[in-house]
Amino acid sequence: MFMRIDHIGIACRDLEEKIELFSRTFELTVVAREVNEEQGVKEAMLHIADGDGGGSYIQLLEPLSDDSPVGKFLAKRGEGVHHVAFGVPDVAEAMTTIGEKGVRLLDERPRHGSMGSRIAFLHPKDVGGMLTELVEAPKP
Ligand code: V0V
Ligand code: CO
Repeated sequence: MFMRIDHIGIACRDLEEKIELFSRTFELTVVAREVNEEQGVKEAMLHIADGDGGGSYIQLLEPLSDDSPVGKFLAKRGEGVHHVAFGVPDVAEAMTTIGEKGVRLLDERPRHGSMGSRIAFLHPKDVGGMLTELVEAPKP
């Protein structure tokens, strides 16, 4: 199964403050900003590089509420790395292949993700404590 790192998601209390920090420290540019009600986040994508199969990014995430996934994470663990997202050519196919290995899928079907992508999450307890996202970039 072809995979690359699409993005690293970082949980933030203040999105604007962390955009300023990451863009200044690593000289990265914000290429997209979105509010995703379904995922309970306000987020920004900072472009790192382009490679085979798509770009790679830092995704900064501010929760829309305390009882959202990122809101709960902040209360429990504080700010920091929240998830790792692998780019795959076909998210539905990757869900089936990985699900058959006994890894719990947190989504029954692909959801809407940043920049027109299709995404699905895997349970962190089945992936060594790493919340894992699968991302299918939109076809050009
Ligand atoms: C929770 N746990 C984590 C974790 N969040 N472990 C590693 N990384 C994380 N981010 C651990 C937690 O410490 C517990 O372990 C255990 O998993 C169960 O967590 P919980 O607190 O009991 O349960 P919840 O209600 O917090 O749910 C956790 C899950 C939830 C992972 C199931 O956050 C979820 O469904 N996440 C998927 C959606 C999501 O994260 N969306 C936001 C990003 P102990 O304490 O029992 O040992 S949206 C996004 O990335 C977008 C839009 C995009 O890329 O385009
Ligand atoms: Co993400």
